[in-house]
Amino acid sequence: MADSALVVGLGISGAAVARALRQRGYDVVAVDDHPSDAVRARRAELEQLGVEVVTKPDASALAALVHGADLVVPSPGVPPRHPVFAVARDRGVSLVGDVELASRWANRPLVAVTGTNGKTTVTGLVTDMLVASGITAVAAGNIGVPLAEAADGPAELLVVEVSSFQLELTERFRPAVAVWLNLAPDHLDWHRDMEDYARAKARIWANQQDDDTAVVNADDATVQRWAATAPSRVVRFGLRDADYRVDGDVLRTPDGTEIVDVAALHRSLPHDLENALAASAAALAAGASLDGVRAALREWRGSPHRVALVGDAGGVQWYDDSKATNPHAALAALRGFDSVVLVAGGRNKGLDLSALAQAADRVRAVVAIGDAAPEVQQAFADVRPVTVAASMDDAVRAAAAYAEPGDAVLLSPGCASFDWYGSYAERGDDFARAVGELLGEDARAGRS
Ligand code: UMA
Repeated sequence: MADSALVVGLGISGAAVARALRQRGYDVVAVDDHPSDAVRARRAELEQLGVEVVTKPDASALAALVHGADLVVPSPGVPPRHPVFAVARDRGVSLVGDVELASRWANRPLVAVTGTNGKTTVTGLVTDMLVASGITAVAAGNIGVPLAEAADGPAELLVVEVSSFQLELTERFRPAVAVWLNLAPDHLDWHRDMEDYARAKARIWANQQDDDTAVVNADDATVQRWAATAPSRVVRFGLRDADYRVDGDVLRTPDGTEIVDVAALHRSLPHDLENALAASAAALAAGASLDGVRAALREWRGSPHRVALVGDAGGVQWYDDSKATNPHAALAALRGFDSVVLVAGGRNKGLDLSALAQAADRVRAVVAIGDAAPEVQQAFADVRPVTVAASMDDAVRAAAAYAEPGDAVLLSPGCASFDWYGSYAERGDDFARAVGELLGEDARAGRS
């Protein structure tokens, strides 16, 4: 009899896992508690492949499905309080995440990248560095291409962005190179506390062996503390005293070789330099050449929705940093500007938004948006003017009224997007649209 699997959640990751399991001969049932239009659109295709799709199962239906399964695969966005976890554990049914499962199928070296912030950038950079070195590498995981899909592709090497949710559900996951960039408060609506969040991140190297490499941030005390648990060779990156480091105006390898001049980089905020060093360390450990690393660093233009210029008119520059979904990321962006009109708020993930006011000296005014608007307002009360906006168009109009020549208007929400949007990308695109409409299409970045 074929093995049977229950996939929970039919987003992009659950759908890819369901397809991959069918290809490997599993009987697959997939459930979704809140089927969206996208899920409904996938349903017919999956059913044609022989996947049984069940929507909105109640507790007893779910328990029966778990009972009938040899393997349960919750999607990364299914929270630990979901009943499937307790039922599967009670019944001793194997419970693994998409990254664990797909890494068993991948059969080739993996570079894994985690951290509260910067992981998409570093995943993209490492991939570009490997490709520029003549290695066929693809970026996968939390970056938006499920590992279950990439594992069936032809690439020689996979560079996987892994979230704490995905790491939490690993057992044997063993990347040849594991990068942990930093840790700051995030996802506290999910993890019990910071220790629990850190423990999930440290699973990135839990199964490494001494010929593998862990790349760690020398300037992050928590990452340093956990680095002592890495069973592999540890390589440190940092702005000063580290293996991969900044030396004057130059990025250097551990033996002092120049990687590139800082001036050759598109942007050189402190976190840009950290990301460049981390990516260089990881790519070189995975077999990239120094020339490939240099070429990718020189050509890198940043990730979408990460401090991306979307408008420029009247001496005011408009930036979409919608991907900053926690205060740590928003603060990193704010530190890159002298005078900012900040657009912040959204759905708070259980984090202390008053941290945003640490950069109040760089903020001219604040436009608060979404569910967390009152918390953003509170953070800057008595310090800076704050307007609460009821829509993105309102927010853009209010920001324009505050901005003066030389200012940046920065959408850097410090919160998730799910109050108003389906994703941070949708939120960033909507901001860019509203900016374009306000300024006139000619003032949109890249068109003037
Ligand atoms: N669902 C249920 N029950 C639940 C929760 C969700 O049935 O209790 C269903 C929803 O109705 C929906 C589906 O599950 O239909 C969504 O699954 P998902 O949230 O796991 O989303 P995917 O589309 O599969 O995308 C996931 C990652 N999403 C999350 O971790 C929340 C994507 O990361 C990732 O790119 C993708 O897999 C491929 O690996 C996004 C993300 O926001 C970018 N990540 C977080 C972040 O970066 O902060 C961690």
